[in-house]
Amino acid sequence: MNGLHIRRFDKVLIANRGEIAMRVLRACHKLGIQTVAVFSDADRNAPHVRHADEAYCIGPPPARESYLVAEKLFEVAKRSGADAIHPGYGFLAERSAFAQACYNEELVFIGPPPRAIEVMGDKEMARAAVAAAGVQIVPGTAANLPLSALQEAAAEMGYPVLVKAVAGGGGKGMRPVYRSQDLPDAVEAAKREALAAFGDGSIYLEKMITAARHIEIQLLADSHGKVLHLGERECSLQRRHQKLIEEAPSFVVSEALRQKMGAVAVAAAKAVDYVSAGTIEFLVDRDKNFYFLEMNTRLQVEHPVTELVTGIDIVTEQLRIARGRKLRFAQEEIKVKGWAIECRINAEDPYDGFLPSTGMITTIQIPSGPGVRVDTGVYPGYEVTPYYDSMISKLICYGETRGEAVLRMRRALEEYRIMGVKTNIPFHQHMMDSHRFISGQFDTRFVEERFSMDDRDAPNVLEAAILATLAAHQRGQQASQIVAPGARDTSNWKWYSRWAQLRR
Ligand code: MV4
Repeated sequence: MNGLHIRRFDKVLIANRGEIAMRVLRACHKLGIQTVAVFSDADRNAPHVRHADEAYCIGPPPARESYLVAEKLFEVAKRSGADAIHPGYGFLAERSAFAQACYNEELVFIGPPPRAIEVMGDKEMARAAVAAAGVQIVPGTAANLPLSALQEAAAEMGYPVLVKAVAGGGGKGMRPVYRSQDLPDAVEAAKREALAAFGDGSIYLEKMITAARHIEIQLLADSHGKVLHLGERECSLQRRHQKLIEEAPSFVVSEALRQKMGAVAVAAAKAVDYVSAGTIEFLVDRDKNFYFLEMNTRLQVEHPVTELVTGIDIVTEQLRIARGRKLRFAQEEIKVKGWAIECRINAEDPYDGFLPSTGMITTIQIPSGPGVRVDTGVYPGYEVTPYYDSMISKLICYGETRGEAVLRMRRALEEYRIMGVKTNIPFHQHMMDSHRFISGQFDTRFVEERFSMDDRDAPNVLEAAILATLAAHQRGQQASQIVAPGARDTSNWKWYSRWAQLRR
């Protein structure tokens, strides 16, 4: 067997907390599946505890002593009669040993087979597997080469290069090298870091792709060999490898490119006999060349933007797939309609280097209305602590066009009130007021290198950018082509009156 039970189950243990535990609960309840929550001492009053059919305490606040302890979860499964486990994201979601342990315990793991997690979790194995399936990978070396071979390879690829940890992921254990004389130190430092972080000091080199966008393809794979793609998500707006804003579709992806990237992503998943929901990350350069980066073998934080533009409930599909059901639609039936943007609302201060802010949330007023979805696990009285990550909620806005999604996002951010901790809402408001965001002119360096909370774009520039975006979509153009010429020259804004007329 492949280490994965695929069969009917009636009671799901949700091995997670916060908004994602709520999200999984809702999908289970929709399908009439019983739910079991687990919680640490810090989460006694959390909504996932109240909304589940049963809930069990699994220990003190540190995840190491609660949410990460497989034996405690298995004990709760036994006591409650749960016959399946959904890991959410983070915690145990991408530990192949945990998926295998579920199998050994006769539990359905609602996720991919352990072997797929293992291969995709090792960069060298992942690159070899997908390359063999014809997927374009970033030029790079094998792992564990001697320094002399690395120096030779780097010279041949050309600088800059990236030293990457074989066991790393999501940017952890990655070091840029711009000059040959810096390579030896970078390699040594990366090895030390990787050993400390992952217990595996293996590293390799990749050519650095500069000024690229981070675009990922959402996949669903059933246990009958059918793999479908649900289009892309644009995830370039991040800071220190923490995504801040995601959207679907991407500004730079045409329908032709979407189908091309989708087909490549499907091939990558098939290369490891993937089952369940998963995501292939690509780097897309200015010439629209795209390169496989890694696969996330889990449900992702940003899955809602894809749900809104495809109309497909990804968590429901995960549950159906784990039950052995077939995907009910064909690739041609999956259409991307409209536009969705997600802002991650974090307890951190954008005016002070995104310093984490802890304390009690005294008041929270959540926006709603047309095209607004909020996924959250917090409540008045919730304590933001260093034990868990700082995301308070996800604010997701949908519109017929990107412009409409932006306008709804602005309105919703304005309605949002959170008191007791500092949040990054001002950052998002600032981004929704920046003509570079509105016109889609950004890549992975934007937040860290080009964005400042102190800059303000003139209101008429913004209005023009929004109108241009709306107009561009009506005409199938890229708004950046319209907004870019003289965008900052407000005195000579000859487009402005033309687009302003479109509004009437
Ligand atoms: C890269 C890259 C440029 N060239 N690899 C960061 C997260 C991890 N998934 C891989 N990452 C990158 N790999 C090559 N060969 C640039 C990044 C990168 C990045 C990728 C996606 C989103 C944000 C990023 C921010 C900095 C660097």
